[in-house]
Amino acid sequence: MKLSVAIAGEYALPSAFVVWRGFEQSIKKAAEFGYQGVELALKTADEINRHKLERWLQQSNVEVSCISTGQVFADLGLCFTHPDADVRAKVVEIFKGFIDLAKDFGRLVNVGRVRGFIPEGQVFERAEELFIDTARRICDIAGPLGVNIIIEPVNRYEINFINNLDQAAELIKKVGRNNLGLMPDVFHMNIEDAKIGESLIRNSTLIQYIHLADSNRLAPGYGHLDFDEIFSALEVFGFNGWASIEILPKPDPDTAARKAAEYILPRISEYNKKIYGKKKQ
Ligand code: LER
Ligand code: MN
Repeated sequence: MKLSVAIAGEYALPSAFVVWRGFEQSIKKAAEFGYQGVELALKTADEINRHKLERWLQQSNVEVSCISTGQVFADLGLCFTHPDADVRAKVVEIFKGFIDLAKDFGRLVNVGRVRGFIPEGQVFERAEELFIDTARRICDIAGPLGVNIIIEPVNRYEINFINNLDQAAELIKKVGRNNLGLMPDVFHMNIEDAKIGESLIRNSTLIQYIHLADSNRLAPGYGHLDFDEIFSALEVFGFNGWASIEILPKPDPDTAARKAAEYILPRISEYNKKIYGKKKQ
């Protein structure tokens, strides 16, 4: 398992849920604080220059762990379940850009709030139908390029569709594409999943990536989540993807990022010793 931190462009809204803003500086800081990767929270792929990105990553010896897409919903107001076909086509276009970037950087594109919601007056089945159709179109663009799409269940106070891991797993089955996986976020799981460890284990075959934050969305260690339970569950199925820190930048961005790394890196090191043996860490 490797540790990454979510970052965004300079002008990202607070709803981007990242600690640092400004790609170049954030990549440098991530390396300085001991992170091996950065998760790019983007609104569109052309927000970042891929040649510069390549250079910044090389200079800091950091990788892109994933491209996350919450701002397509929170800032642009677009989503998979939008009743207007033109809006859904626009979402597919934007995801085409993310996928093209991800084929060279991280090979994972997340679907968080951008999966959309069930509008008032609409039934679950209609939202599900629209979601499945958009998800298939996006998976079929990503598949041949070696990119996986990962669905992130999000708590009920942010969205009314796909709140827990079991619901996501059921929908993934209905979409029926093998490049569609699951991205748990333990902050949301603390609200929606009856038992975090058991839910991770039950859905383990689909899990490709994980977001870490504490119960109050601050750095792990500042709240009451049981990270021993979380790491023990990941150990049961030998999770070997990225864990990514997605937290509020409080009390300030540097302190939040430092505290998270100090709390999680030793756990990852212990975890890797158990999973891969003493040499690889
Ligand atoms: C994003 O990763 C997330 O966790 C959501 O709360 C917002 O999209
Ligand atoms: Mn998240």
